[in-house]
Amino acid sequence: LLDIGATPTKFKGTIMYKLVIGNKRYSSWSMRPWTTMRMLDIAFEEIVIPLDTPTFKNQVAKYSTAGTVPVLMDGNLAIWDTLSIVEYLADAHPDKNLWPTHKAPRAMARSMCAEMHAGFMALRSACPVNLGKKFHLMERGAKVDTDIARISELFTIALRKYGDSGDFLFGEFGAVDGYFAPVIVRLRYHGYQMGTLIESYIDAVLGTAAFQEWNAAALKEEWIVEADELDEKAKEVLT
Ligand SMILES: N[C@@H](CCC(=O)N[C@@H](CS)C(=O)NCC(=O)O)C(=O)O
Repeated sequence: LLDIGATPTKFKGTIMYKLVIGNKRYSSWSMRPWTTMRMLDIAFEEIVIPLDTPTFKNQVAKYSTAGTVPVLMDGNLAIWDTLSIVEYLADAHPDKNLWPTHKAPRAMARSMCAEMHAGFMALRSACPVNLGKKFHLMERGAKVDTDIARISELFTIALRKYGDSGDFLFGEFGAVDGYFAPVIVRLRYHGYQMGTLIESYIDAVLGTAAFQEWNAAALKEEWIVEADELDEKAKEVLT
């Protein structure tokens, strides 16, 4: 039986976590905690469950009743849903600064993740994550444009107000950058140009060792979900 009542175990320098994820080519939610943990040097063992297979639900059920990935396992304690995973890690590793340390940027970073978690549906559905393909920019509708304008506004405020001390939204890499990594992939891989300030932030995230490692593994995967590969309207430029 899974333990749902334990308190976080203190990190002792050996691998104590298991992170259950989907395949890297498509799994936007899995990319968030994976890149965050890698960037902040929080050790974990990875368990990949390929998406869209007849056995997916049964395999995930070994870890969580939610039926989705990612799931963080701390011993036999399951933490599901990305925002809770990030908060759990922030509690367990205060030294890793998953959130900015000061009140105002910390509140803004958390608000941005919550807004991302529940929103940007038009962008998410029009521009799926598929690390194997890049698409030409095309008209994708007013709702997608509204989402992109809001993302641009959030990035610009964070980078101008708090980003001076490093390459990322609030300076050093934090959970918020992991949280927006798949959003960045959608923008870059679907042809959007975001202006110099945001483009250099996008370059910084895509240039991290964590994203590079994720991407290299994604491109080597053998699982292909046909439905995610078909986009008759978008003109593919690279495969
Ligand atoms: N709100 C969840 C969403 C997780 C989610 O939708 N994961 C996808 C993969 S990216 C999944 O497991 N899909 C399989 C399914 O729903 O059957 C979270 O934050 O973790």
